[in-house]
Amino acid sequence: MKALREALERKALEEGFASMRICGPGDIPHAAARLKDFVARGRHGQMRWMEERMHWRGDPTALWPQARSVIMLAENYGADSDPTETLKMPDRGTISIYARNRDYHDIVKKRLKRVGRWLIEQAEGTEIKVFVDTAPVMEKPLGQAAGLGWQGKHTNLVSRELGSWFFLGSIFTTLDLPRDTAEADHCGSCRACLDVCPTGAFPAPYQLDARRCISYLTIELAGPVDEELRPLLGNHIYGCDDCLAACPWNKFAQMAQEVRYHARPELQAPRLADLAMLDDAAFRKLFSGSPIKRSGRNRFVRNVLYAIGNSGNRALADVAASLTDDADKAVADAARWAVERLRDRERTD
Ligand code: B12
Ligand code: SF4
Ligand code: SF4
Repeated sequence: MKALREALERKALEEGFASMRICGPGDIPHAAARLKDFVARGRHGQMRWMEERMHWRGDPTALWPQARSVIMLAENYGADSDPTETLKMPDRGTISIYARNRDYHDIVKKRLKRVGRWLIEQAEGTEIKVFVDTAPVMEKPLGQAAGLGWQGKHTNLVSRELGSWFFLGSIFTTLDLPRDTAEADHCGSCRACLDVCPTGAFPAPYQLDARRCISYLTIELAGPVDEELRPLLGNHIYGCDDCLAACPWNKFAQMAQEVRYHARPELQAPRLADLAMLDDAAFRKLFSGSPIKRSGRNRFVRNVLYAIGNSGNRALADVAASLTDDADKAVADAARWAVERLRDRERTD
């Protein structure tokens, strides 16, 4: 089994994964109670799918009782530029690093399947299931149990080799493979990620209230964002990297080898004025193959309008004004809010 494990790791790296570690399906005993607490406090907001199949999500042994090992894989998407660069450009939008090119779900899933197929060829009778992001699997605690990294105070996995910029995927298998050691916490007294969060989304270190997180507000939340939170969004229009980018462990981060994660030039610092004018067809064309396509034109333009409201740039008031009668209620509301906010600014100048 040791030789197979080594060959498996070589295969995973050859396929493009940055790192591979293995744990057992019973290695995250605290996860279920913490998930339950998160949901009981309502911290998942509108993500109702987190309430469903909780017994599977919290406990991999319940998800697939035949599984003997969980192979955890890290996919590096390290940025080719400073992720916070555009935050100081009020007439531009900031798109999270992971969403500036192709959708990682497709890329990682294919890689996982290739590695999984290889494993089946090596050990006849082996069964596998591959997961990335959308299944009821708690990938971060599993990643820590396997030793890929530790859950930092911002709750994401941090690695001493990769910093914060990596996705997670898993291969569950009926094979009993040698296990790795869990990674220890290396946050120490640092609290950079907690202090940088624009919306105060961390009720305590290692805990996130998704309802205040910009990533949730810009990607997951349907309908209008609370007025109190809108000014705090700044020019984030899809996701947020602020807590990840603040982490000192990123000095070890490397640029992604996978060119499909490198930012498309037109998404590096896109003009809010152009994005606000996207209709459904133009939105689909611009974001074909991108994770942004999932959120749809209305939610995206809603975010762009909040950013316009926050821009302090009166020249953008006309752009917002042209959308105050938009067929989508949240877009029309965001447009009116933006016009109002830019006018208020004019009055106080
Ligand atoms: C729901 C979800 C979100 C939600 C909620 C995030 C959250 N922290 O729960 C929202 C939409 C906000 C979100 C945002 C982002 N996400 Co997300 N998300 C998920 C998803 C689907 C489930 C996460 C989950 O189970 N949450 C429930 C909570 C309860 O679990 P938890 O965060 O692990 O909670 C732990 C801590 O709270 C801790 N804890 C609780 N109390 C205590 C007390 C003490 C003392 C201690 C020590 C610990 C502790 O224990 C819990 C269990 O381990 C995963 C994919 C997956 N299937 O796992 C991706 C995932 C976590 N997301 C990912 C990414 C990249 C992001 C973003 C960076 C995207 C972006 N740029 O906008 C942001 C980061 C925001 C942040 N700081 O977390 C990656 C993270 C990769 C990594 N290196 O860790 C994942 C793994 C997707 C993937 N396949 O790569 N996400
Ligand atoms: S992603 Fe942004 S809003 Fe969410 S917790 Fe991190 S810094 Fe705060
Ligand atoms: S910024 Fe500091 S506290 Fe936050 S995850 Fe990184 S090391 Fe931990």
